[in-house]
Amino acid sequence: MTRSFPAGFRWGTATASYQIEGSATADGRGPSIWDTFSAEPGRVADGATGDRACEHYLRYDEDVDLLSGLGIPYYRFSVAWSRVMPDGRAIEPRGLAFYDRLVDKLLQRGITPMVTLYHWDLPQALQDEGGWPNRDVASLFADYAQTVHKALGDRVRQWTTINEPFCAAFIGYGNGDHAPGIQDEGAALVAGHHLLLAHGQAAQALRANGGEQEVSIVLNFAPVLTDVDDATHREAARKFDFLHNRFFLDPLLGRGYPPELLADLDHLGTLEPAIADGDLEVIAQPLDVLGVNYYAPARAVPLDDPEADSNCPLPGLRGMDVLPPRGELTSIGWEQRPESFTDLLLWLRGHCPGLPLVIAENGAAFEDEVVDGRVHDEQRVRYFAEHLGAVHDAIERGADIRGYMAWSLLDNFEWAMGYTKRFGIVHVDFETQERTLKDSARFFADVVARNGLIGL
Ligand code: IFM
Repeated sequence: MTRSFPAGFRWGTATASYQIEGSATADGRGPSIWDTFSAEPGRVADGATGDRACEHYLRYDEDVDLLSGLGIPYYRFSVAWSRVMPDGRAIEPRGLAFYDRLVDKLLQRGITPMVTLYHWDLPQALQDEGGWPNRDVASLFADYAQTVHKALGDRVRQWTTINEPFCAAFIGYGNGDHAPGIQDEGAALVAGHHLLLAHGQAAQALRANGGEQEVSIVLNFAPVLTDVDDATHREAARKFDFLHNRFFLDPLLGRGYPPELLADLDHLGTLEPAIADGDLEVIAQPLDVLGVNYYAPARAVPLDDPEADSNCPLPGLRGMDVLPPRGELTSIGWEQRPESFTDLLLWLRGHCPGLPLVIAENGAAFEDEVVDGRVHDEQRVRYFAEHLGAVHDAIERGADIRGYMAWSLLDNFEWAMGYTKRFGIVHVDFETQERTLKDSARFFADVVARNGLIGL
């Protein structure tokens, strides 16, 4: 039996600039917060950096040929702000020219480019001015968005402003596990608000340039589970859901920050004063599609002691904790639960009626090995089959899902985990830079060719 996807369904793979490009100082590129962070001892596993990564800056031709050989028609990539504007402001034409070449090469191969303007690599110069907690960064981002759009907008129709503001704000400035490595929960909330504001201003700037474009933002969702169905567990789940999912989604939908969430965070005293008159209107620019990233659910539990340590990325969200994942895990330690993916998509169908969804990332890390030129990554094949099945279930039940981007095309720099976690459907030997198709790449190419899944 083949489970077919709707006609015109967009199939693609996704990557991000710092994770694959390398060439960290080429052609005038300025440092980003990830260059600074990864150079600090103890921040990234094995002291790894993105200096070389997958050498995609040098090998983009080969990588696009690979994509085209697989017959995958869409490619989602991000632009490095510090390549295009090394200090966050002045244009470096050589940096812009790289993305120009990349877009042309994709189009020559019949692949539709989807541009993400921000995937976490803030120019260090702007961090030196305070980073995302500094409100000015939002309007600088809009200038940058407009610049990139002026250069590529004649050929690129799909524009994502920001990838996963939750991580950029709460992991970058809250628990400090990501660049810039700051632990200041109050600043993290303000960063979150400014990332949303940056999205809104950039959406306005893109549209002001004219032309036909589809504007989106990509959010990473964590559907929340509890072990016990009682009032305290439900309240713990509500808190985490509002922080992780609705902090970002509701203002984008024009509903502002949920009042319960503002009350949960009130003791930190920073979010409400940062919301200036008119901000919520700017944030609520119409979205043409919403990008959805799903990897795993979260499990919430109440915590009686408000001062107790919590695994929540924002421990100041008092009264709840996040339990360790369970069941079958991927090698990064994330729970495999495709049914939560369907639940999430159905929840979004109800929460954002009329807003089309694109799965902007979904995938899994496993221990892969090249044996005789092949990588038999059957766990990843199963992960994709089950999660694509979950997407199909949601479509059958009325969710308006327009596409699916596998994370990721290539094994790459997995942030604080360095090169220790492989998410690619293409294996990369980081010494030789040799690319080897994994079985999951062949599986995915087959799904794409059929526009359907066999046998689930
Ligand atoms: O590698 C990341 C990506 O950059 C953002 N979303 C999650 C992926 C896996 O951790």
